[in-house]
Amino acid sequence: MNSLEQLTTAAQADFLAAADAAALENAKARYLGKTGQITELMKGLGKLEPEEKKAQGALINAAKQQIEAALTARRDALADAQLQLRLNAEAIDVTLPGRGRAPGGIHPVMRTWERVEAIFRSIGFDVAAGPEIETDWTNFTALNSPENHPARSMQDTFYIDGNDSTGKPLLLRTHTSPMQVRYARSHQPPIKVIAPGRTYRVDSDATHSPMFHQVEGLWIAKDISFADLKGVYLNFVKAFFETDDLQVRFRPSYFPFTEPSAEIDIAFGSGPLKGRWLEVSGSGQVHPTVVRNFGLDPEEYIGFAFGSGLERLTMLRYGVNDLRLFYEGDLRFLKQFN
Ligand code: 2NM
Repeated sequence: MNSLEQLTTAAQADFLAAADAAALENAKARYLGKTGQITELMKGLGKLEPEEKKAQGALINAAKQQIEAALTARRDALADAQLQLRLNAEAIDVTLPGRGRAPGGIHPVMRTWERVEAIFRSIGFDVAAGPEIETDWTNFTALNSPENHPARSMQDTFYIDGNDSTGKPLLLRTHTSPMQVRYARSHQPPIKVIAPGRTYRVDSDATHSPMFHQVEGLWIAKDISFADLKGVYLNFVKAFFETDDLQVRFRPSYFPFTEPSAEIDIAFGSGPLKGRWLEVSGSGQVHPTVVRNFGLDPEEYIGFAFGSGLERLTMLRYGVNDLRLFYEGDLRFLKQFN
């Protein structure tokens, strides 16, 4: 074997031994680099006679081509191996079961909210929505709430940084009545609307949550009486509890925004709550001052309003005995409603 053949064999062996691209480039430099062995041989050709130069040059070139071919082959092999490693590392096993997405469900209080809307819409009530951050006027003053009433104190109401245009502090609405005020002031009578929504009071124990849900109803026209209230509410509870086997009774009460005022109780004729009077709503004939604040003449317009807790209605319908269950997010509880 002559020295060119040895050189070629050595280069091929070196390239094969190179374990990665960097080692291969180092090996390449030893043969084909500026001072590599092939390059040096080429430089030496200049000292030879023309005939000799031609013969030797052809031999060196042939060796060089073989070495370059070996280099290219090894480069490709290393790149292939590299790609194979990556493909293996990033392989996706398409036969694995997917993580899936558990079907969600509707919260029991939201289900009540939707059902209440559907029932009242079916007898011609509109549904109002409004802000949860309210002004002192819409939440209290317009509703005939006395200036020094304890409900207006910081012990009972969440006040917000920032004032309204009259300089009074903003607050989280304590009932949904301010929506009724907004609605009545922006619509022509007859006013026939329910206002369901989130409300806030400084109160927290087994039966009170600082955030809770209310639905209030309002019907104002020229001739709406307590008899209409009784008919509407009886129709509502029968539809909501899906039974005709129940009674309602009105018990005298007091609210600043109604006069006269009454609590509404219901009693089921059968089932686990049979025969017990259960308070489900406050109600009353809207106070003339409130009618005036609606922008209407109380000599001309009259009607009723009521307010019920959506949590309370939900607890009675499903037999839930602790309000806090609604806010704990325990799936064992929530799944039972879906
Ligand atoms: C209740 C009880 C009685 C009520 C009053 C009004 C309004 F806007 F007409 F003044 N809305 N809702 C009302 C009346 C609410 O909740 C226990």
